[in-house]
Amino acid sequence: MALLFLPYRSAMAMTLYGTDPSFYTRKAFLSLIATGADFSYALKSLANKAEVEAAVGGYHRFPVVDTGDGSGWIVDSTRIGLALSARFPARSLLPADRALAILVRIADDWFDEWFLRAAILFRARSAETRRFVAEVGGRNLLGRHAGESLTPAEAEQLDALLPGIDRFFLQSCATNAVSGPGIADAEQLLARTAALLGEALAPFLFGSRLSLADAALWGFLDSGLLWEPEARAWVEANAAHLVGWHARALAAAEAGGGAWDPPDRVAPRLAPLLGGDALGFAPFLAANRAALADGTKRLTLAGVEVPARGFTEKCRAEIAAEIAALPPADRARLEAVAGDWPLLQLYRQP
Ligand SMILES: N[C@@H](CCC(=O)N[C@@H](CS)C(=O)NCC(=O)O)C(=O)O
Repeated sequence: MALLFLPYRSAMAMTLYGTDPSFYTRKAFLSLIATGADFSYALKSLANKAEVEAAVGGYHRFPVVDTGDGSGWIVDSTRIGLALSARFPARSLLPADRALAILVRIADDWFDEWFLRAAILFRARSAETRRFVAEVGGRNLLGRHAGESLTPAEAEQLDALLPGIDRFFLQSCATNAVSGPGIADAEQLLARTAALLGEALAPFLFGSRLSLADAALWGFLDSGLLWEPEARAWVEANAAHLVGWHARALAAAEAGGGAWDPPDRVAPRLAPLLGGDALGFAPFLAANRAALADGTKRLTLAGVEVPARGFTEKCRAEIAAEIAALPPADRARLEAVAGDWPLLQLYRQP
């Protein structure tokens, strides 16, 4: 009798579409592992781009997840993490304690919308790093990973793609004020965050349980700061604790479990990062909101004029709505531990 080989994935498995150099794809990847989802990873390439984008209403960014069970697609790494957490509550990346969950949402937003500037620093500063990243990004567009051999025609296509990818990276660095005088500012953000994380990770941001914010940090390390050779050399020399943390976070995601620290333990530990001016994020959020409200839609960040970010404001407003919906007792507990953070005051505004 012939043996039946059952596929590892069930027919209902999810598919994560993204690319290898994409921080947010890696954040979604870790979120899928941590929540115990049955999934596979597929490159979003030139060959499937039209089909994937048609499935998500024209959304051109990645990551996106096909849930595989007919319940639809999920776009955006934060949405993906939240949807997975709702689907797999026993392995949720968000605590059931609603006050604590707000702190997770704020920390996640801080990494996604602010620490991004530190993560792209080496791409902004070095043509060699851009080349390294663009080479993999270009291969991914052709449906190939690093190290896979290319046909002569594909090698030619890759060469043709590289200058456009390089321009794209430089443009996104400029949009995030990681250009000109903004480079020194991003260097400081990286150095200060790396030093503060030495104290803030215990072993993860919210205790021994992985949160959505940890997944965000992991993504920035996995496809950026620990992957790009120049960035990795900096981390090894200046923030070696992050190398071990990255491996421990993956192991914890695979194992599941862990416990959340209570808000009154978490908030003082994260205050050096998220309290005060939140390493510049608090004044930026305020200026960004104002620039969108008064219609100028431009602001100066670290000496660089940048377009205001509608998406960042949308995320802020979403968290504001979640705070407004808190039952009074949870709201009081949130205020008791983080009421004096300027960042929380900003997230409270409708
Ligand atoms: N907020 C989104 C950001 C997604 C995003 O910016 N993805 C980048 C790659 S890391 C992208 O799609 N870039 C291609 C483009 O903008 O066309 C998320 O968290 O998923």
